[in-house]
Amino acid sequence: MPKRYTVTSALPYANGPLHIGHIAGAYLPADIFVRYLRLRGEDVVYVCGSDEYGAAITIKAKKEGTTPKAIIDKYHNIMKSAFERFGIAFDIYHRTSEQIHTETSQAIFLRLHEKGEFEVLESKQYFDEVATQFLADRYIMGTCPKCGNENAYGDQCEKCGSSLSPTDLINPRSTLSGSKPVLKKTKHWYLPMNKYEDWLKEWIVKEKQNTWKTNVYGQCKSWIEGGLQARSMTRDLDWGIPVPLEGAEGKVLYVWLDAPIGYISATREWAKQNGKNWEDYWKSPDTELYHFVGKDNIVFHCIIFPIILKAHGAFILPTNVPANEFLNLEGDKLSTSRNWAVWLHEYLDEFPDKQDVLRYVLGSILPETKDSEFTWKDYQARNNNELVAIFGNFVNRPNNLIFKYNNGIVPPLGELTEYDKSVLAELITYPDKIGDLIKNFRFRDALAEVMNVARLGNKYLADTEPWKIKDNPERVGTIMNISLQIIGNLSILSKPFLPRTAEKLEKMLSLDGKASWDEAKKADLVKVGTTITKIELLFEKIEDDVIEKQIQKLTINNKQLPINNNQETTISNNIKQSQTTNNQQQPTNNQSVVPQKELINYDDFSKLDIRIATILAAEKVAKADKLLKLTLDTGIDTRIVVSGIAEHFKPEEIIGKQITLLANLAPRVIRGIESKGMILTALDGNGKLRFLHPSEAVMNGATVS
Ligand code: B3M
Ligand code: ZN
Repeated sequence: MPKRYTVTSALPYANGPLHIGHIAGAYLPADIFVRYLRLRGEDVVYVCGSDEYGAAITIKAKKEGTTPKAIIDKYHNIMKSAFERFGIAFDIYHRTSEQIHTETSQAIFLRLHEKGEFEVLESKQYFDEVATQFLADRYIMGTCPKCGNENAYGDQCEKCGSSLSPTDLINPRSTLSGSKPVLKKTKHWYLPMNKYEDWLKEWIVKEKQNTWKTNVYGQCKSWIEGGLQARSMTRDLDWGIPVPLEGAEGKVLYVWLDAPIGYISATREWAKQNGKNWEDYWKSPDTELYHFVGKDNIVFHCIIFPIILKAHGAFILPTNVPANEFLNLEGDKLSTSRNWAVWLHEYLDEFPDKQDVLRYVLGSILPETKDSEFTWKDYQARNNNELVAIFGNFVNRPNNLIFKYNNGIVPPLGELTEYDKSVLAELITYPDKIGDLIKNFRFRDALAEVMNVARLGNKYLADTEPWKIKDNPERVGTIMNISLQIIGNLSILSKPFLPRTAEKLEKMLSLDGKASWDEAKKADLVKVGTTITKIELLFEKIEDDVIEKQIQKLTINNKQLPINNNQETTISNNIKQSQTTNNQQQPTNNQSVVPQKELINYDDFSKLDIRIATILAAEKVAKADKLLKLTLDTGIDTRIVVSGIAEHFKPEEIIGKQITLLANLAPRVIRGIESKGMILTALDGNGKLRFLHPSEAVMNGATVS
């Protein structure tokens, strides 16, 4: 009997699109895991969906001047289609606004209520008198009592990961009106988590020590040992699942109560559509439950939701919660509000056939044990040096040779040399090795081993050099056959990681794609006499300009926000100043302003070619304190300008900035470097240099006149 598996990925809030940080946290690892289990022939359901309730949604709706319903529809569709295009193989991508989810959540709430699992308490909660509303969770911000972060939410501090209650916050403020909230009486249903401490000590602290990841186990242990408090499972909000009890009008279920129940309602919907019994996947002791999440969701999946499942009594508990740490981008935290992100849907629009490249790069840098970093240069290097140079190169060679030597038909094995035997012996070790790594959530290492299979193939060809063998067709045939077996095995082993690539390999080898994981141990996977087809392009080199465009896009996106903010401050400062002076804000000026130069006519001016360019790279010129060597994208070319600004700007701070360039200044050689043009700067009264930026980002090469 195959085991049954229920696998979930965190339900993303339907309040914004997905970025690569989400993918590396909770989706790609789960997808690899699930694809592997399916290849092993296991009975698995993989569920996810949009998380559509909670203050995250209503706050976004308010920001965009629309309704919560419009917000969830918009982002649900964007996310659903991005997941599909990227190839996350959910069995169902559901949504928590569906009726079946309301029913499921209310039924679970009622059962807990009937079992007497809640404490109904009247307490004082923060209320915004300006907005006339109770302030739950994200409607309230303040200073985190644990780490001092001034922008902690009422339910959680995103900086240190602590889960909080609004009354824990120091200096609370309403995110609705900015006012200082007052305490007002209200009634809520609390889950007395403290009652479960002993059980959690047994179930997690004792039993999970060796199987849960250290980052997850450590967080849980310190939580449990720090003592748990009752937590309210209802909220005074008008967006959510109504509390199904009399006397609870105007109250809804806490979003962190209903959201994980979303996994169950998604499974119910999937089972209904596919003639299955959902209870097999949630109530049978033969089923293993896995929650893939990011580190900020650990407490909800390891402590709060299991308490609910346990209190309910009928459900299984998670076998494991393999949470990942965070992914950073180009040296900085990913941030939606600063637009510092690589958005999945935009990536797929711009690179419609490079899903597997992103899967490979993210798979290689997953933040499994600590935060990790995505950079576009690394993306390019992994594509060019690994996917193209190792994987693609290996597959292409036998594919070409088989047509040259044997009309595309798989030749038989002749006599095997010791070396052939050792290669085949090594080959059959990979399925277990990779499988074990996947089962232990070590996806990076597993992917590296897949690449080692391609390396093995490359080395085999380089060592045996079939192209040099004359007059021994049998030997050439043997080498071809073995090489094709390696590709065959690779078509199975790469499938969880690079599904589209694996499919191309299957097509090339006329495999039906139904082979199970263990068949990758076979030395005759590709049958003698099979006709091979020409492989479609697997991977192609990614050039510098493609990467530079992405880096530039990131910095331009990111810059637009601070510029807008500056404009706001400038306007309000101007209003304040206009009562006393007509001047705009001016820095203090210690020196007199330089007098105007002699008059010129328009023809003189029109000879100047002034343009906007972006600084792609900046470095100090050796042995010259004042000089920076800048690489610029001018829209017409990429060029070097040496500029005497090193005392005013740090190279790393100006990369990505747009500047104004005098482009047609005759080139000069400065310290052995040819400099083509001059950066225009403003010198203020304190001797400080400033760049001249366009007020909003423009295309490189835009002319200034
Ligand atoms: N929507 C939080 C998040 O996106 C939340 C996850 C729910 S999983 C049940 O980080
Ligand atoms: Zn904190």
